Amino acid sequence: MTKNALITGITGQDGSYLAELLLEKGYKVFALRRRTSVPIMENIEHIKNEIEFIEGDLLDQGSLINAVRISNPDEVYNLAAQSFVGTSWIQPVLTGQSTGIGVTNMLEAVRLTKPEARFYQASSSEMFGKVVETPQKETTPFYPRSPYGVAKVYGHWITVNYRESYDMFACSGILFNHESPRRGVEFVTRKVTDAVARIKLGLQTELRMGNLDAKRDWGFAGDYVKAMWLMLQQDQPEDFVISTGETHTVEELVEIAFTHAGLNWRDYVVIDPKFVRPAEVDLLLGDCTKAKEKLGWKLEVGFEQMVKMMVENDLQKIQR
Ligand code: NAP
Ligand code: G4F
Repeated sequence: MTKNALITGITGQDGSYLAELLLEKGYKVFALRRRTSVPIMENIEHIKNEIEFIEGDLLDQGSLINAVRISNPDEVYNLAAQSFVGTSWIQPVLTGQSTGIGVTNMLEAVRLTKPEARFYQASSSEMFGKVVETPQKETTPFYPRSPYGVAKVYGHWITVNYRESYDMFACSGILFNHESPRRGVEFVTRKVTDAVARIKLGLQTELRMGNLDAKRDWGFAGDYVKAMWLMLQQDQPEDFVISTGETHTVEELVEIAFTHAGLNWRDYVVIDPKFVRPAEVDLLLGDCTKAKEKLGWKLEVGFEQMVKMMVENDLQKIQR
């Protein structure tokens, strides 16, 4: 029988890859989309006719209940959030409302309307923040370092709480950074690959950056959405860390991207205090042994391969 899925955050990076995956698997895909003055469709242009869109916003409880009623979902993937860490210091209240309370709004909509639906919450390695152990795994305590991280900790625990209070099938996926050609241009990977392409094509002369020493565990988004789906196919709802098990500095990212385009990064990168954060997450490195063993999840695209893919994509896109 055809399964119904409801995705929030469809226009973002992960929403687009997850929708592709679910359509391939034969799901009927419904998506919550908020009203914008012009449609944001870049990531889903190629599949938009296969998706049923429902207007709504994580901040509007009634619209979420309506979305669950219309979609009658077997699975709900809550990917919507104010997801840019930098912006969370500029709009801390909005970030708390959408990235934190928005999770409760979505859980309540499911509990009241279709409590047997399986629920995925997009939690984040940002919750580990100023890490208290390395590598970070499911049992590592949280120490968030940004309003975004704090909101995600709330979203994580409210998901666990609904599982324990109402016996709902609710899982929290603690995903480390994952990137792709569909990443927003303010995130560091895409900011770098977009700039490399522009510099190579003579459209930009320098790249202004913040902290090059920060270390991240970067994977490919296309691999990570498979883990989201796998979590909802298990017999029991549980939380899982998803990561590559490798960490790289921002400087390594910059070097790989510029070198791939035949450029020396030191000729173009300028450190600008504007991009240095009030509180930094210095090191993220995940241990996803549990996901490998219980979900059978595996990584297909490595860090260097992904960075090169993103540079190639930006070169082609800008040339077009
Ligand atoms: P993204 O590209 O920034 O997409 C965010 C999505 O949320 C967009 O579709 C956006 O819609 C939507 N949205 C924002 N506020 C909303 C609201 N109030 N109501 C309804 N929709 C709203 O994020 P992503 O990289 O795909 O990440 C997906 C989720 O995973 C997020 O929750 C993020 O925090 C989390 N996460 C991401 C990573 C990562 O490395 N990518 C790692 C861990 C966790 P508009 O297009 O209308 O703005
Ligand atoms: O790419 P970023 O903005 O990602 P960040 O802060 O790690 O958050 C991303 O991953 C989280 C998972 O851990 C997600 F939950 C979250 O939604 C988001 O997807 O920054 C990565 C690193 C930071 O240490 C930042 O300080 O790059 C450093 N950086 C240095 N210069 C910069 C820049 N980041 C940005 N965005 N822009 C810069 O110029």
